[in-house]
Amino acid sequence: MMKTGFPKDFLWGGAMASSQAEGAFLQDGKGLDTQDLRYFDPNWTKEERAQKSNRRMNDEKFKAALADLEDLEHYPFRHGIDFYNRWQEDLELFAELGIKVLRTSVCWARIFPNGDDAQPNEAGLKFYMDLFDACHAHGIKVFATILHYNIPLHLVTEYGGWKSRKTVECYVRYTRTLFERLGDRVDYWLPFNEFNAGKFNPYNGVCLIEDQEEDYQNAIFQCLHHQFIANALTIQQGHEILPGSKIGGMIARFTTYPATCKPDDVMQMILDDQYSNWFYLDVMTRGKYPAYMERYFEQQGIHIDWQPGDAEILKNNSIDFVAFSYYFSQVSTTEQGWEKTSGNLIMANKNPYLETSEWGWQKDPVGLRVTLNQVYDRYQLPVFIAENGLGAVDKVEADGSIHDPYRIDYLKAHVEQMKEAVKDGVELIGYTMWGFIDLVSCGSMEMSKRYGVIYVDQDDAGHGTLARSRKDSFYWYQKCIATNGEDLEG
Ligand code: BGP
Repeated sequence: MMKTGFPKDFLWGGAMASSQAEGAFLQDGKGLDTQDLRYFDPNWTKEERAQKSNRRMNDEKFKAALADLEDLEHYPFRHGIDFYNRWQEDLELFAELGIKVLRTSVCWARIFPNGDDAQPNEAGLKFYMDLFDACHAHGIKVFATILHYNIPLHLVTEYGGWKSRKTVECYVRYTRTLFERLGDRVDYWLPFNEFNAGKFNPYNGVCLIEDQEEDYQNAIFQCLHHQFIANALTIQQGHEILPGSKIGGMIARFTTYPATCKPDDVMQMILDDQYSNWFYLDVMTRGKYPAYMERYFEQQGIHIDWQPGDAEILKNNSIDFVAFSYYFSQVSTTEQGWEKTSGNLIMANKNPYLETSEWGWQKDPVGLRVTLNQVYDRYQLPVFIAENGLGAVDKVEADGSIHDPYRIDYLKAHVEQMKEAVKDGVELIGYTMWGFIDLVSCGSMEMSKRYGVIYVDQDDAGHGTLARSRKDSFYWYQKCIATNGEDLEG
């Protein structure tokens, strides 16, 4: 029988990540990690903030960051929104909002400060035990990302990060510790945030420093191969240690349409989809590299070093559910000089039928239904929308209220399309709205690109009271959750 609405146990939630929220970058034994070194200048213009080059690390930036560990203003991930010290109050607000699941990431360098330590840091483990226990006490499930871009720095400086099998070994020791020590405090596990980030943002995804690489593209795919192996070993381990545990795979979904009905554009769409998206989910669901990538590697002169046993490891350990982030869509074309616009992790081809956000991301709620159908048709696995939301500038009124109808409109339109997808038969299990509490932007490192339904009083230079308050969208989402997506009026 056709479904008419969201399943009754649908997981409405909020998503965040340790590096963008926790701050406390050296507290309680945490080691330095790769996000602590990303430099930002609050005086940068909007264009400067958007420059992709800012997101690529080089040797010079790396050394400068290490030379000044006192500087918080220019290294926003060092302060985040101080969630590490304020989580108890924040959790009260999350409970008031009514979320059923919290997606956050564990910070690797809190558990293993250097990445290769023999023993974990108990204070770091305790933080997540307390947080996750408190979530459960409030009836909130936990969706834990094991790695969301912040890699212990020592693994990069000592071993070359994901280029090395040593990092796979250290990662698997880290994940074993989480399975053993956090255990059933976690309801859904995600070994890697946005697997395709390694390709589109190599510093974040696979911690490569561009000017240290002789062959950057080759290094990217070698690192990704190591992450695929680490992912599969984690699944094996998780299923052994915690039978029945649910372990997912995630991409940043770059939904794309052919720019015209010209057959070349349609073929280009298929290739863009394969290279940018399906490759990653195909490996994680089917347990082997797809043939189209063999052709791509041949054409690009990419050579990946496989170790004996790798094929078996991939084959035997596939994911239990598929997750993705979805913010925008784009178009594919073979035409040169097509107008461009921004998009999460990439520059995208512009679609004349869509409006953009203040950051140039093309808003496309129907594209979410398209995506859900595509993903479910292809894999027939439960689907989790791990991120979706609107980054916008918010204005605080004299009385402290924040009116954000643009955010409500965006969220409402996306939830409506999710519901359509559920009616289409997609097995959608959850939705964790990105940055439901304002946090530091991953791409442009600013505070002023806000996603939250909860406002945080902090500016781009890290100044402010850090007080939390409810935006209009808070009440909208609260009602949406309480009515299981039935009442979406603003
Ligand atoms: C995704 C990341 C998140 C998040 C989001 C929004 O790629 O997983 O960490 O930040 O994008 O991007 P931004 O913060 O650049 O607006």
